[in-house]
Amino acid sequence: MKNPNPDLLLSPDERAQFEREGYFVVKGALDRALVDDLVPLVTQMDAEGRRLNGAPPQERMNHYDVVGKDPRLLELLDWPATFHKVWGLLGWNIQLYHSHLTVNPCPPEGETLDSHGLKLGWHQDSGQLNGDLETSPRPRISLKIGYFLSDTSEQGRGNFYVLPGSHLEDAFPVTDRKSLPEEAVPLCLDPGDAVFFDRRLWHSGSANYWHAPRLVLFYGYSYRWLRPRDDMEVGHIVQGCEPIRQQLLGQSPTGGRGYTSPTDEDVPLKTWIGTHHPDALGHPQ
Ligand SMILES: O=C(O)CCC(=O)C(=O)O
Repeated sequence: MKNPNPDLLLSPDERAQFEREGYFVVKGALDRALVDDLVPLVTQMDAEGRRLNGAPPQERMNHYDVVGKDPRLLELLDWPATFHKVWGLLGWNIQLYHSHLTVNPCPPEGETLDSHGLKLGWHQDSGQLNGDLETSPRPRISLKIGYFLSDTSEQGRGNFYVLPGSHLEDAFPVTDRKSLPEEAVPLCLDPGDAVFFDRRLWHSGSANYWHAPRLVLFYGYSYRWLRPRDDMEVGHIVQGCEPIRQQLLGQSPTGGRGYTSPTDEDVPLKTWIGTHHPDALGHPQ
């Protein structure tokens, strides 16, 4: 991994917004040529996934564990415009724990935002973890990046909704998780923009009423001691990857113990950060 242009590191403003509001946006994280390359790829993946699952063409669909499905999707694992901000927030003991493509197809004929509404579903990420942890607020543990490949620059296009600052709230502020709280914000993003969000942030997808499918790739990073949320079918690529990618894909050269008490061999990202950005290494354990 190359040492990046300093502009690509986590900025103080991004850190402050992430701490305060639980999210921030990186404009133009993917350039237009890459977006244009990824759109046909994910469109094809979606068609194939629907065919295999017998899913209707107009249903919102998640396709999980995408990172090993194409070399272009592997490239996003340590994408320079975003990855340096991931370790800036979480440190070196990290892995990819989850990746998915989410597709909100074009609406059925005659369905509009006015007639059918936003179809919100507010949640925090990570399921049972939220029930098992007893502290308040619960710990961060992971974050996700959403790479927007389609245009959601106006409302009604399958915008990602967030409740700023709610990452420090264990409970959703209103009883109905399908309702629209006053403080909710729809993110209006261009193709190539990326949103970073804390897994605790109350967030929701929404219905798409635009003439093009809404396409987003989500990459979730966590500490290495968390079990991955995906099957992580990456055995066919992992040996060909350089050591930091191997770490991110879940390798632990010293075995099970290396996930909870990592040696330098288990976490080459630590050595890389120590060499290039020693101030970011954090406290020794
Ligand atoms: O599709 C969306 O906009 C929301 C995705 C989401 O809620 C998630 O990845 O946890």
